[in-house]
Amino acid sequence: MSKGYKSDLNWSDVTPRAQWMNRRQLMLGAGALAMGGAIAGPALAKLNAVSSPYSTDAEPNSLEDITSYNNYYEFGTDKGDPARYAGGLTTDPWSIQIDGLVDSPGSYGLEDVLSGVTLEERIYRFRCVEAWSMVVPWVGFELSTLLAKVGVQSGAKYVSFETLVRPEEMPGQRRALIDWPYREGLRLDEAMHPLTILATGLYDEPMPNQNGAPIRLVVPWKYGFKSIKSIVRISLTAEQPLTSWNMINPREYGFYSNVNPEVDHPRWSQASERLVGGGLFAKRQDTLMFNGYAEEVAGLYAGQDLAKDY
Ligand SMILES: Nc1nc2c(c(=O)[nH]1)N[C@H]1C(S)=C(S)[C@@H](COP(=O)(O)O)O[C@H]1N2
Ligand SMILES: [Mo]
Repeated sequence: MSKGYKSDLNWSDVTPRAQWMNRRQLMLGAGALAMGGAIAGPALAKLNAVSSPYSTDAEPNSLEDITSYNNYYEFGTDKGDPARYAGGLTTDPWSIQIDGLVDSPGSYGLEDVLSGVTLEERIYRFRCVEAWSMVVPWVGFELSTLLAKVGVQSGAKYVSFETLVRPEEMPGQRRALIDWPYREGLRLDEAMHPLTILATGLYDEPMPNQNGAPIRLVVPWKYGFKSIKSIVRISLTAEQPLTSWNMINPREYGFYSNVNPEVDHPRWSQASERLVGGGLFAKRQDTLMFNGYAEEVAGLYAGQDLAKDY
């Protein structure tokens, strides 16, 4: 059963699914061979990944599209900067500080975060704030799994996230473009929703650095900037946390940032989006409420005015 974005759209300009399946089957075969030897470590993308019930039927974009057109301001503001510069980021060892209103606060190595976790392949339509969209076969696991492991205390209402600060390896951080670290946040019920994942890979690859290695958030019903990359801190809080784009421009970017074709960005319409991968002939399509996941998430916002809570 597939949920989320249904396949009644014209995805002819992205990688044919058959091609991707072949590649995956190949990799699974190769994986079996390699198991006894070289392949180890927490960054394993998907040798043990199972398909998620939340995967869409939509055709994923090519690895090339997904890894060459990125937003990751720690490496610069050009869409090509992350691919150009993120290779220099050291992602092993990696640890995440988990603190605030949790039973077991501490600094957790990525191995600890991933131990006992079943990786799932979740093919989500991913929509960025500047109105382009891609379909990405993420490999990850529900954020709620990790939150359950550390024990969320009853006063917690929000989850906040921070990205690494390391200007020596992140050239964009040598400028005060953002008040580093990059920050994001979710309401606790959003964070616990099964569509909200921590991703450690895509296709058969460990997470490429430009996409947020070694571990990043993916919240498919929100604009791309909520999906914070290269996470080093997760805090459970009683108060709504600060978020980077809201700090930069509160009129343009609210805390919720749900994909909503009815609420325009002050400087552009958000009613349609450009499909990445079409080159000169890139298609546009109408944007769907909650990026196509309304059935799953609309209930989280019952009674809220989404023009006000943007
Ligand atoms: N740390 C960090 N995370 C970030 C960003 C960033 O600049 N820094 N950009 C965001 C934005 S605006 C988008 S659209 C997505 C892009 O994710 P992708 O490159 O994997 O497509 O990452 C989000 N996460
Ligand atoms: Mo974005």
